[in-house]
Amino acid sequence: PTVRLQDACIGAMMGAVVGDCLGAKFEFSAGHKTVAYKQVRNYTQRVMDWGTYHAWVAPVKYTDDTAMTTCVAKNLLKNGTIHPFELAKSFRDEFCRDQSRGYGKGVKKLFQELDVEMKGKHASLFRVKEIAGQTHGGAGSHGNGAAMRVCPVAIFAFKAPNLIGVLAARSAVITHTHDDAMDGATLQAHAVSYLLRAAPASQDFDLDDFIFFLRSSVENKAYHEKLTQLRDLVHRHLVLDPVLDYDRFASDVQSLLGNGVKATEAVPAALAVFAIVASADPEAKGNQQLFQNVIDLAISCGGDTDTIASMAGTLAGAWWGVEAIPTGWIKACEGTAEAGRLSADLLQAASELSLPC
Ligand code: R7I
Ligand code: MG
Ligand code: MG
Ligand code: MG
Repeated sequence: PTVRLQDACIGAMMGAVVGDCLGAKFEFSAGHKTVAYKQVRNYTQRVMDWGTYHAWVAPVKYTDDTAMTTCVAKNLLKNGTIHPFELAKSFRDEFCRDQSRGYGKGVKKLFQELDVEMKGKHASLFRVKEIAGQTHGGAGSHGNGAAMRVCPVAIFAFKAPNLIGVLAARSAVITHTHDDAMDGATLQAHAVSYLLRAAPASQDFDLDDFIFFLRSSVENKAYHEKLTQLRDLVHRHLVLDPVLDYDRFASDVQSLLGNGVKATEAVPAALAVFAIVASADPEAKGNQQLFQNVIDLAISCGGDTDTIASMAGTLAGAWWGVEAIPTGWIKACEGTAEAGRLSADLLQAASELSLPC
């Protein structure tokens, strides 16, 4: 597509929020089972109609995914980089302000510990990392919580891909010290930044180039294997079905890649959903239809639906731009206006970023 850079950045952040809000209703509602595409569409269509006709409130609430994404964006805007200790404090503050946003069990406990630590005299980044590293029997969380909030990093560093790894890691390590969680955040950020660079350049979506690029962006065997599997999965469906069978694709994602809270499941699932729609569905459908298909298909994959839809929505928004996001959804989902403002500010900060030579 040819998308204005500003529309792509706003699309990415708003796509994250819309996916989170719409997916929240289905998060593990059927355990790890998939959800029928028709059932999902039924719900998301009702939300869209609601937003179209009752524009004065946004009844569909965002969850922890958006709450923490907002913290990351504000941290970047304030500091011109990720300041991890301040970010940990703002996560803690945001969590204490509203604990009912569906936070992961592990981070909930972690934030309670951080709250105690930060009221003491010796709070430091070292202690924060130490506490995060002690979770899950010393393994650190391998959850998708770092990947789900990384969109602002991708916007901020879209012109400087060599900064993405370090910024993603800094934004992750205060809660997620496991390599798979950190690499999942790096991978998702690189995917978003790739699309932010390619969309305004009016490049067609090239699945193999995308996967090739993503493989080079992380050194992690689990992701390399999943990337190969997802490329093969997408190719298989492209060859098999002239018209994509959404339920069958969702079921393959669930069984081959996984749909759980592990970063190694949710990140590849989101990438696969975006990749199949960007490769398979004819442009003639219109970008709004394509964006809608990405969100509905992501939710159909089941399991961690808010997070998979949020990450897939970020990719779709980066690729097709904010114009592709149905207005009814933008109006019905809480937090979209703030996401729009933050992404415009992030792009401004990104263009002022002076790079060390
Ligand atoms: O990763 P995290 O922020 O969770 C994000 C998810 C998203 O779906 C959000 O929408 C929200 O619902 O939560 O939070 P964590 O608590 O760090 O990880 C999530 C869950 O993954 C934990 O509650 C654990 O059940 C599981 N988990 C682990 N289990 C065993 N061993 C994470 N790491 C481990 C581990 O090392
Ligand atoms: Mg959530
Ligand atoms: Mg949850
Ligand atoms: Mg979730």
